[in-house]
Amino acid sequence: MPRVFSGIQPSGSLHVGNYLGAVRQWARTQHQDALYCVVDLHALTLDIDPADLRRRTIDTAIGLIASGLDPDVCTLFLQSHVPEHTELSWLLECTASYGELRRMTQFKEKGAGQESVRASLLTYPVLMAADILLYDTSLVPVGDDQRQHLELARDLAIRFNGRYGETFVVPEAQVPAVGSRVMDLQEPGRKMSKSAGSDLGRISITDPPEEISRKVRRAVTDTEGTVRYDPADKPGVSNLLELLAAVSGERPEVLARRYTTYSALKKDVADGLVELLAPLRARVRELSRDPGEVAAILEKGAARARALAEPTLSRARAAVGLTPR
Ligand code: AQP
Repeated sequence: MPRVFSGIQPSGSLHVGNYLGAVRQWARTQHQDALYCVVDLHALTLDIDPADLRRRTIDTAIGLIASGLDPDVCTLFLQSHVPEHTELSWLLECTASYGELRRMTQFKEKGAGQESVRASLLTYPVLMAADILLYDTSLVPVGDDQRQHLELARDLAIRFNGRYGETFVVPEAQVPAVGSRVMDLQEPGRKMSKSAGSDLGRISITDPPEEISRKVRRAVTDTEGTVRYDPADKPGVSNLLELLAAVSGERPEVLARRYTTYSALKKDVADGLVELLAPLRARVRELSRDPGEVAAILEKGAARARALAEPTLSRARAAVGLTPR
């Protein structure tokens, strides 16, 4: 059975981009020997408040369980609870080149040219490669924005195997056909994101129904007035059609033919999202009442993850010539 692995930053509440682009797939693939991880170490690449990080990490884990991950079926854990991630990351940093890391989009956008930027902002894609390769992962369900990171993980696995002998499985990205890049409702030229754009452009899985309806009603469209699926020319309307497609399972081009007004389309998108997210929101509320239960789930998950990580790390250590412990 192909091993599945994916991770998410400890952002706190998940937005519909996270859910439709990634986490809904995770719930569908969790029966295939799957590990899912809150990548709390990645959060340290930017300025954080420690208390805030602790809270957001648990809230993210709660969001994952509420989105359908069953901790009795898959392995759910925190990256920092499995120290093998950071050790493998070092071995892979010694495989990666400065040039390829400098060219990564995130670094170019957030850090290039600034002397004070944290060194980890340059190297975190290697930690991400370690997250994946540590578990002999075959499939990585992610949104479209993660393709470049996946390419790096593949390149490093291939290079390491070529240099030191077969050590790592070369993973493949699994990107959903619809919902792989949910766009910001206010700035439909950029993806929905927790750190960029206004709150009005982003729908959280915990937003109450009236908030979801308000955000969709105020979504930016265009002045043409015709409902058509054309992401290049009509990004706002096309994003709404994609959201409806992700909710209904139909194709956005087919859905477009049913609407003559933007307001009718917006009403159906809002109703669809409210219905989709209502059970998730209820489950988040329930789980938030018992943080002890979530901590116990994560502890059990880390123990399972470590048992799988250790042999891969030992193989990599031996391959590069480190003396066995
Ligand atoms: N807008 C999106 N559409 C589809 N998929 C998305 N993902 C993120 N945004 C979208 C997918 O969600 C998974 C987790 O991503 P992450 O770890 O980057 O989580 P995040 O920090 O909450 O995501 P943001 O908001 O996108 O982060 P920033 O603010 O850093 O830009 C991944 O599989 C990702 O593809």
